[in-house]
Amino acid sequence: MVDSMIDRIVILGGGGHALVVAEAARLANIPIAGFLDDDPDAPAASGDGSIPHLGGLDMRRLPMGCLWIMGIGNIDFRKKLLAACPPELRERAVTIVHPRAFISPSARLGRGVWVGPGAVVHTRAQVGDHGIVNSGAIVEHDCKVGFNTHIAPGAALGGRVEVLANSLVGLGSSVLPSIRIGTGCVVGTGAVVIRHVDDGERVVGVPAKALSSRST
Ligand code: JB3
Repeated sequence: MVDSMIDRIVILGGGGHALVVAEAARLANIPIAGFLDDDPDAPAASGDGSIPHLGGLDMRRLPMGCLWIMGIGNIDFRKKLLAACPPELRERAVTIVHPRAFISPSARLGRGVWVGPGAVVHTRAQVGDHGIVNSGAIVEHDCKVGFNTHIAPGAALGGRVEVLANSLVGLGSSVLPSIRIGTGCVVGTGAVVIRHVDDGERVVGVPAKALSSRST
């Protein structure tokens, strides 16, 4: 372990999502060690706000003692990487909240969560480990967002909505209060969800209807 890695964060991935997470970390005065990506020339390696490339995308390359956060958007790829996370590193996953997000004092965020600028996680809502509440997304009171689930920019969950693990609620979509969305689901961009969504279901449109199912 390199001493300089202790209490610095390593971001997994070096694309656009990693860059927004890195920017929020800087704004929150969280020091960054660098990023892991199979592509050493990934966007995070150069340009404004660039960060050092530390190696390929392998959880086993995470330096012991470092803090880390998933900086990749693709849910299936995130899921695969998270499954390979050594047990001793699980509790080193760090949650980063953009300074311009609102988190209710009674909300609960798990480990490795990312909350973007303008997002709201309201009263008694819960976001599971490695969840994403992206820019401007609204997670209303008493919602439950599952492990590795992504609420995309501008999406809104009404009160008491539950979205289980490894699901994507797409850009600008809306979910009516008390709806349940299962594991491995995809809610398409701009959809309006007015009924429960079964595990693995993909729904699109207004009102949202099933497109097809996928394995989780
Ligand atoms: O829409 C918004 C606001 N953000 C999107 C975010 C949630 O997801 C963003 O626009 C992108 O659509 C996406 O961001 P991300 O994950 O940064 O995208 P991308 O640049 O495609 O992937 C990040 C890094 O992960 C890349 O540098 C790739 O090298 C790596 N990567 C992605 N998929 C992969 C794989 N590497 C391997 N080895 N295998 C993969 O399947």
